[in-house]
Amino acid sequence: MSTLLDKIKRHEAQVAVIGIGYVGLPLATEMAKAGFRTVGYDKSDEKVRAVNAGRSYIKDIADADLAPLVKEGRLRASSDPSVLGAADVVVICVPTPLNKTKEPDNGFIIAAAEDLKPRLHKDQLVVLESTTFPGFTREVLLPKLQESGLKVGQDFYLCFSPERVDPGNPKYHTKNTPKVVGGTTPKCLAAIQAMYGEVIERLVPVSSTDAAEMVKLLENTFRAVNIGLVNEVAIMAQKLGLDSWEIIEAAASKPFGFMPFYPGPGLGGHCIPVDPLYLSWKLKTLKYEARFIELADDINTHMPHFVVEKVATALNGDKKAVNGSRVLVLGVAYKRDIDDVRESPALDVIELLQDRGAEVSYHDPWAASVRIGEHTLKSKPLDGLDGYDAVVIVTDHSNVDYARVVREARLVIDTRNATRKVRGEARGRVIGL
Ligand code: SAJ
Repeated sequence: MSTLLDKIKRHEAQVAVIGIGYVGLPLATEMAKAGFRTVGYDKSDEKVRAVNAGRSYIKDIADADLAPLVKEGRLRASSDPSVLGAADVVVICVPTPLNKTKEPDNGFIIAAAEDLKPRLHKDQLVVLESTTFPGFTREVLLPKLQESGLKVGQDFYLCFSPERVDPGNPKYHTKNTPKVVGGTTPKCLAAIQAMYGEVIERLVPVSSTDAAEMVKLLENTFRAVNIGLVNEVAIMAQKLGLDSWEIIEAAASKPFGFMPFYPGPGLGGHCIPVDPLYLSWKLKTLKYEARFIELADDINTHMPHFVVEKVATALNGDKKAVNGSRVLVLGVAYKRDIDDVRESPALDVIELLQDRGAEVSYHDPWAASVRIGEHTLKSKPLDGLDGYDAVVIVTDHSNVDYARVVREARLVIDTRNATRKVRGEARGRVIGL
């Protein structure tokens, strides 16, 4: 242990990050910036080539950050698993999606563990950052790694530390976001505190890897349940003839005991719609039904249908059917000012409109094309707005001229309150969520 701690102290420890995506690349960059020779291990040759050419594919990491580290030899990428054996510290940052039946798919972590196991060596620190259910590190990853014959807390150290990357957040990034850390044994915890303490401004140690796993799931379940609540408020407000955004903005004036969330067309991204279901799945194995999580998931996944019903009703107001209408969806990314369309509710809205016979186009300055079923749609220029029977704002990117949209479009359905400041200039009806 002392050699590992000495190496960390002297910044001579070598780091390998398995999975250099939106979590792994920023972490690898911070480790290299702190002076640790770091290698990003990834099966994607494209990612490996880009990093070694000093080119970032992650919006929050500029080439200007990456290239000098690569040039100085402090950061590189490789698809050769032997780099794992040379590392003193290995951090696993691979995806943890749901499978088709909405159950946890930890296949990428298991594959990473299989790559690591034959290369695991004495005094190595292994950290899992991928979001998973409480108990996974202890029940699944630990036995897998101990098949190597090495003993945790004695020969190697195994920890869990949840990632807290908020893509596109201008203020918080890897270094200045407090980091929760949990160890399998006290020595494991000491090892991760030594290592992460050299890179991240504030650590939040907890009593176990299970606790650290649960912290992450609470954070994201908190968001999913509160978004589900305000989406139901939007549904209730419609029945009450109220404007949900007005109600929430006014409630947000309460300086204590309230935190605003806003209704929208549904829940996108690969975290908030997914992580809470890891928790409810685990509790099901313990014969408990996590009702808030399931209810929030029901409401959030219903929102695209709610939006399409709204479009249908609005078109009816112009004596038009959805069938045969030309509809422009404005914004397809899962949230504003990013290019990621994974799990985006816009994809559901487009598909549901197409199923009802609408001729659907989209415009998104961040996303040039999207796959809808077997077809690929390309972003249309924001022209000829009066040629559409309806324009549906699904993602409220900042770089769209909403004044122009309401001036030119005949009918606008605004699911993000993006037109709140320009409705006075509207040519036709602007309908909120
Ligand atoms: N959304 C709403 N209403 C809201 C907030 C969000 O409808 O009031 C929607 C968004 O449009 C989006 C989805 O929910 O479709 C998720 O939004 P998000 O803001 O949670 O963004 P993510 O998933 O990119 O990032 C979140 C992080 N976000 C914040 O803390 C602001 C954080 O929870 C995690 O660091 C990250 O997930 C993760 O990796 O777990």
